[in-house]
Amino acid sequence: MMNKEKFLELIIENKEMLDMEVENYFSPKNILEDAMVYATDGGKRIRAFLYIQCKKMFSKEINSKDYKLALAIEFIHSYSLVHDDLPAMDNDNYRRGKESVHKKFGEDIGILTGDALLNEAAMILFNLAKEDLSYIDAGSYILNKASRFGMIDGQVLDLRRDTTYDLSYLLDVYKKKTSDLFKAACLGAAIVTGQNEEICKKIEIFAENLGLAFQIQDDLLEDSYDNELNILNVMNKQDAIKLIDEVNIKAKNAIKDFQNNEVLSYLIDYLSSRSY
Ligand code: GRG
Repeated sequence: MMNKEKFLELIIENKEMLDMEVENYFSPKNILEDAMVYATDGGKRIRAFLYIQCKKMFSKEINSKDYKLALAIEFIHSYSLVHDDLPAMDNDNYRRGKESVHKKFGEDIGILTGDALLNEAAMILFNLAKEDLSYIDAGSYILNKASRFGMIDGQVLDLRRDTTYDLSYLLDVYKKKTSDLFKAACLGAAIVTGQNEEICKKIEIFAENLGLAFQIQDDLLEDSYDNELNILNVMNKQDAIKLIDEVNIKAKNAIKDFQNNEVLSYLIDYLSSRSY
């Protein structure tokens, strides 16, 4: 039986596995590779955790290919953070408790590091597909969710928003900017294991709502949110907490009929109670 202690052990184990996967992946020989290592170091590895745990839920079996796919998703995530921190976007000097990539290596290398990580993720996905045909559709789905139809569109809608916006606009942006990469991880596992349409739809609803709760919680953890897209610009903190509870219920309901859903259930509560 799963309990909170076992769940927390799984989170730590997943982070250690992914950190090791990243460490083994690179043997940096130039400034670009140094920056790629720096950019992919740290992070909670939540999206990797989601892929691995969904794959376990659907098939019980995890292999080295799964860690490669999880790594590709974390590379896409890291690239988005590197580019988001650039002066032309959010202009952040710090990320993951250290200087952001462009601050440490220069803006030119920052741009190229993001590009190279996205490229690397695509190479990993292609190589997996070459090895095992069941990874073809998953790779295509993951890249689509990161694309102009998903995460990048979310970033455009965030950058080009009006000074005032309503809840519906904010949630649309969050669904693309944050939930779509959560969908990439969860549906990636559903597709690799050949789940039917009904199950894919349910896990998609789970991922969408988990991403929303995660992003709203992220907003509540921000020190300042003036001129930012933040839930606290459209409602007060108490209502935002209520909204997190509501989307969490939707996420829980979506997976309630799945066997072995305990880890994902714990994850819902864990992500909304996090303090970093
Ligand atoms: C395509 C450039 C580009 C950006 C896409 C993802 C994104 C949009 C921007 C990054 C900034 C941001 C606040 C995104 C929302 C998602 C989010 C809360 C990211 C941080 O994720 P964590 O907390 O990060 O999982 P760690 O460091 O733990 O990996």
